[in-house]
Amino acid sequence: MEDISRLRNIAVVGTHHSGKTTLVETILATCGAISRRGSVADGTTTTDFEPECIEHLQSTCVGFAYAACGAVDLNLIDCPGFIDFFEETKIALLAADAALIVIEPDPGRIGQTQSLVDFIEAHKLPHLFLVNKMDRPGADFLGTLAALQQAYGMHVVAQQIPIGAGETYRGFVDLAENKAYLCNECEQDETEIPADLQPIVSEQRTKLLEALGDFDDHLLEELLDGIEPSREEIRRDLCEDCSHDRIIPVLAASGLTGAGIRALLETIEREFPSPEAEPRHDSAGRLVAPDPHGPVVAQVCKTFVHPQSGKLSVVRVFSGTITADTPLVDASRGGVAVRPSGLFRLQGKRQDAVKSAIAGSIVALGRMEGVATGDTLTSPNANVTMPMIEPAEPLFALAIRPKEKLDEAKLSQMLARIIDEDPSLRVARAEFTNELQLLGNGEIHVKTATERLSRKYHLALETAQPTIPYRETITSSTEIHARYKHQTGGHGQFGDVWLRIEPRPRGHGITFDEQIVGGVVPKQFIPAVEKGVREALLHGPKAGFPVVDLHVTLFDGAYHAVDSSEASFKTAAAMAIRDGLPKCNPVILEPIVRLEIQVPSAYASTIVSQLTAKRGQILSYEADEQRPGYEKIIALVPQVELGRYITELRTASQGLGTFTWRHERFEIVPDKVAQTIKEPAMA
Ligand SMILES: Nc1nc2c(ncn2[C@@H]2O[C@H](COP(=O)(O)OP(=O)(O)OP(=O)(O)O)[C@@H](O)[C@H]2O)c(=O)[nH]1
Ligand SMILES: [Mg+2]
Repeated sequence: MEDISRLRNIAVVGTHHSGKTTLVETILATCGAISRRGSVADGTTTTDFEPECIEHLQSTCVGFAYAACGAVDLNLIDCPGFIDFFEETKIALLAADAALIVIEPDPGRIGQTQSLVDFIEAHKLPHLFLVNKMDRPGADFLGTLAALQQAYGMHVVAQQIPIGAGETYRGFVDLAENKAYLCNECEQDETEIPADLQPIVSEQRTKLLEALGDFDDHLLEELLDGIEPSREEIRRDLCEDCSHDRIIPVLAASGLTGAGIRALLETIEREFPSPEAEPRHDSAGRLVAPDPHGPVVAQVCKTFVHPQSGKLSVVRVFSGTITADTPLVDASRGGVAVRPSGLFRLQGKRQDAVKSAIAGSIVALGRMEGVATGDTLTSPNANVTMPMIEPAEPLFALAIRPKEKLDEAKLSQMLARIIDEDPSLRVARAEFTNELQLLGNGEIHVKTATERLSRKYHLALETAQPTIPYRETITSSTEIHARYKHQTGGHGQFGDVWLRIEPRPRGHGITFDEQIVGGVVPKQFIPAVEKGVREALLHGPKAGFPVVDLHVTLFDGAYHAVDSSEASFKTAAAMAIRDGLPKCNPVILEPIVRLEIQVPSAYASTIVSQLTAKRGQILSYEADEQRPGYEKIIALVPQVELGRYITELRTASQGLGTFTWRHERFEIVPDKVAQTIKEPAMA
């Protein structure tokens, strides 16, 4: 059986392309968990195994891996760095006991880590920063350290100073030990501290010791008395402070060359906590003791769906021990019994069967149909659910339909499986157009999901920007006469109507009434007149969009005792509408969206100019009370301008801007814009 104190569950997170997947690969190879180190470029890494990852050379979902490393057993969760996949990363972080934040050696990119670090800090997850890619030309460790300290405070402290940078990067000084090491791939040999590094080593070492002194009076006294604290004391404090999230160490490495990796692993082993260190609380705030002999409490942190072999639910076990025979219920679904067909440890796509999984471990359960990501699985009657993140509001939508005719039920089944794998996706029918849409957290998120859908279920999809639900209306009144008369021998057709067409205020819809005096249009034909009116209003005179917000009065007409019928009055009414609307100064209406944007203050003015360029109207622009350093901008913007807005907002704000939106109203489209609006395809 596993030993809980040996377990280290680590989410490998960080900015996009900072080298997380490569680093995990190097760690696995260093620990002997894989025989050959793969590469992202060749599509041969352990954790980027999904075809979408390989094709796009980036992680598009989390990947799991494990390795025995010295005195600990590592469970690594390689998280995607791209902001579109942040929801997936958040769920993975809930399953981990510590976060390894991998960043570029570039101070200019520290801003991009803010939402991630905010989340990690809010969950009090011990973490460290790894300044990766130190072999890259221009790598700037000290600048990056300063930017980290500026962003996250002075308890972010260097634990190492790299020796050299770019091509000359060749090792590091361990500030706790005050010793230097030269690296050859993953190996490291002690060496002299280079003389030119001595001043910076002394300065940063003092900062490290002072930070430790903030939480250790004995060490502080030693510092004040000029006594050198012992190596053991420094190590012990670092270990205590990091595992309790009081100190955030900064290390340097190159996941590509392997330099610094051995020291990183030693740091993880010493300073990251085991699952016992910080017991979790359930949704009701009760302690869930990480006791392998207690009742089972586990939570699904990722679901993989295989078209043939079914679902694989990866769970983090918080309490108890799961075996193939352990009775389990899904506490999030009314306590229905569930039974895994097998237990596996995942090494990327490889499934290694195991007999049991104790509290603290991460294990995949086979064929758990009906179980979804976020669900809590427990022993029967344990009556516990674990907290889950609130689902994020979607920020990007694509209209989807199968290329081949496929019954709706089949498509919705496939969509449901895609959502099983990634609960931050949504499927919805759009308001006003009833179009089927796939929604998610960004353009790449939704596009990758459609690719996955096509690949897994051999389903060719057509995707398009969602249809904008334009409308038409009128701005002046008219009275119009139409007579429909048709004589083809025998029974003829005769309908004659006078209609008054008048505008109504925005959002007031279509109304109809009649003021017929003396039965000039017999009562039984009046409903047909209304029907003719309403049908004709489905296609407006400007560009064929439905006409809204007007009042039609039938005030006169004529009939023929033999030839008049419902059909002839309906046709006459439709003719009157078609002839009458162009005389009422018709206009096109467009949907206006109310956006509420949150963005760091530094980017707010750029965002406001962008909104203005989108014909947006700024309603308010003020400091966000909920989030220090952020502005809240509320604006009304035409929906047509917002198809890719989340991409534009993120590009302009280092990925940190976000928004919520809702349909506000319809407004008249300016003439210039109206000319560019094409007629809708007739259904
Ligand atoms: N020079 C250098 N390049 C690296 C290093 N680590 C990764 N790379 C390169 O950086 C690119 C991104 O590497 P990945 O390992 O996919 O990065 P990632 O952080 O997993 O990317 P996402 O998961 O998409 O956020 C690839 O081209 C790697 O070869 C490194 O230590 N040094
Ligand atoms: Mg990756």
